[in-house]
Amino acid sequence: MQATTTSFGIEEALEKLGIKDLNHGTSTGNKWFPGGEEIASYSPVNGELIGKVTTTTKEEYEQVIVSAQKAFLSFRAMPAPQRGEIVRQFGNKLRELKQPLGKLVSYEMGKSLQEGYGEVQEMIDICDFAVGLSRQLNGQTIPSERPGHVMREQWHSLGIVGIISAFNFPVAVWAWNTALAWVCGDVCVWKASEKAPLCSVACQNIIAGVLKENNLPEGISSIINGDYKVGEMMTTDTRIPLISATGSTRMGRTVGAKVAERFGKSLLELGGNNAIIITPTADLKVVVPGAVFGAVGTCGQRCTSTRRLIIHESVYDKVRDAIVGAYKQIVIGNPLDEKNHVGPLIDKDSVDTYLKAIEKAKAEGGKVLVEGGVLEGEGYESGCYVKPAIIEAENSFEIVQHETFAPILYLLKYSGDVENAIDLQNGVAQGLSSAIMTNEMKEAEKFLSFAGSDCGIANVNIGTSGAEIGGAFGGEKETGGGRESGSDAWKVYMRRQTNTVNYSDELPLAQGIKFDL
Ligand code: UN1
Repeated sequence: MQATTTSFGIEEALEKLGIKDLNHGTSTGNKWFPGGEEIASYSPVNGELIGKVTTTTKEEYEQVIVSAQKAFLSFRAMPAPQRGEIVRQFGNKLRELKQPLGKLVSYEMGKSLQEGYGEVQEMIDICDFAVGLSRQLNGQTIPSERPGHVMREQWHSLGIVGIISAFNFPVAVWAWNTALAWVCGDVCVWKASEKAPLCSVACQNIIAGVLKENNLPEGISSIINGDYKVGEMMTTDTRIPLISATGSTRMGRTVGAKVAERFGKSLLELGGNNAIIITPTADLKVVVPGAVFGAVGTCGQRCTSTRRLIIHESVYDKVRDAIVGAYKQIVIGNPLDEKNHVGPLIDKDSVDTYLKAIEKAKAEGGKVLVEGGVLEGEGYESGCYVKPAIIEAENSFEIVQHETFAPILYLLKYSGDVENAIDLQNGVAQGLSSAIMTNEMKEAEKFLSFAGSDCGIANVNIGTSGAEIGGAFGGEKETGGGRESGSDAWKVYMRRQTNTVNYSDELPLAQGIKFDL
């Protein structure tokens, strides 16, 4: 396997990104802290050790936060377009390093190289967006009911933004948060997933270079590493006004409660249980790639992955056969080899969860249409490669109601009107992404109406995954309600202030209240 990794340029990528055998996992920018225990990062691609990262001690955490607090005071005073200039330079560095960083993402996380590059592209895109935004952090003027008065709304920097990210988008989700937070004048402390810690070191190296070139202080961008206990240091810390956390619903429940207890703000981007409704007029040319990419892309480990297809009974057999047929074309293997569509799951625990979910679906009465299973033999030595499975199921199955972070696609049948399909689509606890495939304008509009999809993302004639950065990203219900990335998601990174200014010589009170002295 060593030969394979070398031939895909991993060694060179690691060198370009400044990743060593042993890396310090705590940094305030250009300053790195020795840390405590080590986390070993093994590649799910071939099971090899990529490198180690030290975890953040309590004392180091304190130093990081003090440094961030200090940096905030000067960073918030810098004009926003100048902060935008820093983000522009960061985006340019990402352009230069797209190949090695994309490779590291693919090698440490296991997604296909195309998707690894795509993830870095998402970082570049959000930087571009944030640069423009740095001149548009606009408030508004509001008419006052009182003569000689004016009301305004301003947006001020918030402070330290704590970012907790998941393994599946080990670099892009950090960038969605940081690019916006930085132009808003905030400073960021990032705790990456223990399953992809090297990605955090690589990103920190890149931004640290930019900060140094601009003579900016320590503390604008910090990383910390470790398990949930390190995350807890942030969630319980009143010095951090906003925690942005991406991960499972279970994690979000704990984080949300901890942050709320201290009246902090949280931005939660949690699990999805995303469905595509396939109506009688759906175009198979669009349905098949949309559904298959949605279900098997990133080996089913996106929060936007397609987990359920809700197919009208009149086209059920045709659609089922087309999707099952397409699954035969899927090539599973080393994700760094661009001929492969699907790489491994993140680790063996994940493989276990996948296998148990299939068993559970069968036990509940599901009919397996495409068998799953773990791949063995040459190229599959890591034990993390699995076959994408398709199971005919009912929406009421307990397992269908749960998000399993693996390539298992459930086929569900509906009859009658599109409303019935929408009921099934909405009939889960999660509310991230959804889609309808139809050429009927009325069906599409019903799906998008107030009585339609209850998700944060609702698409027509595209799949559930692969959102662009320009829109706000996130979802309702157990998905947590947060919105990151585009549109006006920047507002959560700022503090809103309402101002009323009296430029008259009188003091009339609002609501017509008389108070004569
Ligand atoms: C995630 O899985 O946490 O929409 C993020 C998508 C990607 C982002 C997914 N742009 O699929």
